[in-house]
Amino acid sequence: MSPTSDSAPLIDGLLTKVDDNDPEETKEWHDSLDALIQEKGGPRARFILLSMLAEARKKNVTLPAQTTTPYVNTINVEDEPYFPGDEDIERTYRRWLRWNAAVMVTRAQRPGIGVGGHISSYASTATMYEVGLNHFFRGKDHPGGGDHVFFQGHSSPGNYARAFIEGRLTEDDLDGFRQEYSHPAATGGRGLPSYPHPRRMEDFWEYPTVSMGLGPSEAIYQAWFDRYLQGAGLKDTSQQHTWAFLGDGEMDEPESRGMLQLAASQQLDNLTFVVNCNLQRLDGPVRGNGKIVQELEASFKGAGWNVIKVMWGRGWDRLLAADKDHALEHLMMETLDGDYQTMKANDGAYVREHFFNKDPRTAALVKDWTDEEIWALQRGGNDYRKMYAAYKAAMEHKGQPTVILAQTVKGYLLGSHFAGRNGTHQMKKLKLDDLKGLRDRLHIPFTDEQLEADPYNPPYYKPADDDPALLYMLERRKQLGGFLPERRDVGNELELPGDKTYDVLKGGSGKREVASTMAFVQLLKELIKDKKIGRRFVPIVPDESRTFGLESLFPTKKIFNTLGQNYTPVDAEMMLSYRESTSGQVMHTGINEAGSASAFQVVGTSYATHGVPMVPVYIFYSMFGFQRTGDQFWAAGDQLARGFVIGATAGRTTLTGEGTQHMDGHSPLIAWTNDAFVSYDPCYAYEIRHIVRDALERWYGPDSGRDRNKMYYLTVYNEPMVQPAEPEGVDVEGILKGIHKIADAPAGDGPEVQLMASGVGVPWVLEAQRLLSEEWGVRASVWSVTSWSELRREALEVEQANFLHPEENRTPYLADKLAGAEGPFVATSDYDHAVPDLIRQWVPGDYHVLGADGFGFSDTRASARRHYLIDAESVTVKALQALVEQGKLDRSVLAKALERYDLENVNAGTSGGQGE
Ligand SMILES: Cc1ncc(C[n+]2csc(CCOP(=O)(O)OP(=O)(O)O)c2C)c(N)n1
Ligand SMILES: [Mg+2]
Repeated sequence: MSPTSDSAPLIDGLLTKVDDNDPEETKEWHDSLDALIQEKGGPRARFILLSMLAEARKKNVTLPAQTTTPYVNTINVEDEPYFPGDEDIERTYRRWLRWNAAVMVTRAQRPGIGVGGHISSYASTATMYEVGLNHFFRGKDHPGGGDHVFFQGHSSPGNYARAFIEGRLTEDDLDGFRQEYSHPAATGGRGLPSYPHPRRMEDFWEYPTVSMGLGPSEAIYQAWFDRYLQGAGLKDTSQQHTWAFLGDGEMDEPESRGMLQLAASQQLDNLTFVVNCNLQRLDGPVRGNGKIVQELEASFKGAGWNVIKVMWGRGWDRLLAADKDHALEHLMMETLDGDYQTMKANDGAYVREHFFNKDPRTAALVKDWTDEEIWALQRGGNDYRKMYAAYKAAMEHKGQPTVILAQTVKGYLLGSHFAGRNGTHQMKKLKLDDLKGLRDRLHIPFTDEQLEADPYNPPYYKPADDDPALLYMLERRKQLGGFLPERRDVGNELELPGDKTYDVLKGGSGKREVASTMAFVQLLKELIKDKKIGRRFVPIVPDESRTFGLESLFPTKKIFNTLGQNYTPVDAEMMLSYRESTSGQVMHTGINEAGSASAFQVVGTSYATHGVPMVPVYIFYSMFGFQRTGDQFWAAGDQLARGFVIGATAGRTTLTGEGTQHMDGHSPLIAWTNDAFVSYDPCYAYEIRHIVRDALERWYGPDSGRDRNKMYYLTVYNEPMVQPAEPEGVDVEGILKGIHKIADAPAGDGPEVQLMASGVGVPWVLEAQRLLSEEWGVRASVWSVTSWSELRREALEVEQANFLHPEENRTPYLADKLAGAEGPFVATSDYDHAVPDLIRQWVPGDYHVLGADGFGFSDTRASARRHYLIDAESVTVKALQALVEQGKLDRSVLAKALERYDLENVNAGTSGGQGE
């Protein structure tokens, strides 16, 4: 063995290299191996070696973990458990579901509708869903609490078909598939969303899974969070299990595999992934030239998971038992996925010819079999009992999460136009012949005439109310705690703290300079101290606690870890020691924004999934927020999450010296595109105070009629500034709606201008106000715009209302607010022009916007702000220009101003303190 070939991972800490102290003996072993290969062939040698390894392990000769095992079922036939159900009855109604799912999608293609859908994915996964739904998955009424089941997004027709048989949906509802608005209006039924979208079907779907990769990562965090709740003493989740159904193609997504190690290191045995290895994705084979199951096995094992492979149905058992020299096992291993797919798109004769006949020994195994018998051999994931055995083993496994890799056929039972075809994913309807074939295979009691009557609308199958199979099916769900999927909107109220808690941000910072990030963190700490709801806050940090001043939570509130802390932290003697605990409050995800966003989603939906309202506070570098994990935030919006998303170190010029990858000048724009976000760019601590209180009241206070299901995005900065005390009678409504006046124009008779800014830009316009007054005799009023986007949203709503009800002729809040203000208006911020431009059409007068567009760079704050022309002097000159354009000032002031402020000189900027 060459020294470099011994590269097995050292997962369980075992030594993989040992010096050879008896080379002669080693050679003898090698020679006997050669002899074995020569005499009995490779497969036999392989078998002997594997069984030797197994023997060695049994005898405590520890060896590194093997990352792959043969291409056969992990669970031996003799180890399969007793199956407690009635397989025939369960097959009977599984057939109804298969039929109705395919019919629903076909009918959605009827003339005039043609909205599409997927047929083949549910066909390949139906068995796997049904084993779970009949024997494992617990509903919300189960005394142990419900399970969290992540159904595969585009297999939704199967869930709808089941709900129809269960009596939860009507035939008319099914006909509303993918016609969410048009169908109810037309028929009084219910339009069904294409995929699992809780926001679109609040009482049904729980987990939005259709954006591939997000489901697996969320599922891992769900299982972890269940342990968190247990550790916090907030809920007994010990009986709850998380199941995630994933596609083998989906496992290519980095998010699908990128969090596996967390599940293993945190020993999440409350988590099972079921990967449907139908060997196909949308366009074609997942690994035509390889073996996806083997690849995933190695990947999951390498990450520390328990792996159960369900490769072959029961028909293969006797062939494998007769496979004395392992020729069949060898052939199974050697056959490529692309060939397996092709076989299932053909017939028994093809399988005999291109599979069994490859080796005389395997050909002999089936020589007495008919082609039909060969064709009837199933893949493991399509075999009910094999899947039952796998689920049971997964539930019994302790100390590790489990993945079940189940081999199936895409388009299973749908006939030769569907099964295994490359185009099968996209096929949206069954033609008459396909329908007849499916009816026969599924034994659905429809005549040819019934199917021919209207081929665009083949009939749904609905059993009689007292059909024994139906009663059995309903009883199973009753025993398991109710139907699934189901979402309940339950934990909507918390006893919120009184004013005092928020007062920390009321009095200002005196002479001290405090950045808005620190102000926010100060309030968060107060909230965490609150006796009633303190434990509901979950700070989530991707390794930036120290950056944002959260490290003081380490010793007191601790970092959550299911293993606790089994080492002595290096700073054990210090006040701010790094402390981990099974009851820790902080969720630390490592350097993992994608994981943090998943954690946020899970915590922010706990009110519904657990009935336990929790408040996630996810703090991150704003640049690594929306643009990096925007899709997860979208999924969180879909799942009706609530919580704080804090884009700290925001601004294109504020994070001094950090450069383009860190300088965020656009996250409010991306946040704006997600309708589930209310986004604020506050400047002062006292503004933050009102925003945070308002959010908490909206989510968990008494019902105010407002939509509770909003997330709050706050951009906060790291630039220290003196925080003014909250003015008496401050305009709270203005702060919350997006704009309030913070300084009146000085008295006098000079021309007037309105200056607007948000966030860190507010001090620049206050300085501009001074310059304009003292140096140019111009009187400026100053507005703090806490939310450009909320102002826009409200204005658009008003416009929409006026569109349909012109007689009402309402005025947007912004236009009302600025009605008496004498323009022109000049706005600045530490963001792209497009941010203040969000409100352009409702500003009642000439509106001039400054902005920091494009890539950031490393420099001092003052120079960067001058470069972008967004600083105090730039605002001043812009205001003068605006007044010149209106004829209120003489044009000669412009040359003077440009020269006085040396506007093109980046070294002449003064807006911004030294780096912090
Ligand atoms: C992020 C993302 N990219 C692409 C898609 C489009 N898409 C939907 S299903 C699918 C193929 C899925 O294949 P697989 O995961 O193997 O599932 P199967 O249908 O085979 O069970 C693709 C590419 C998506 N839904 N999400
Ligand atoms: Mg697939």
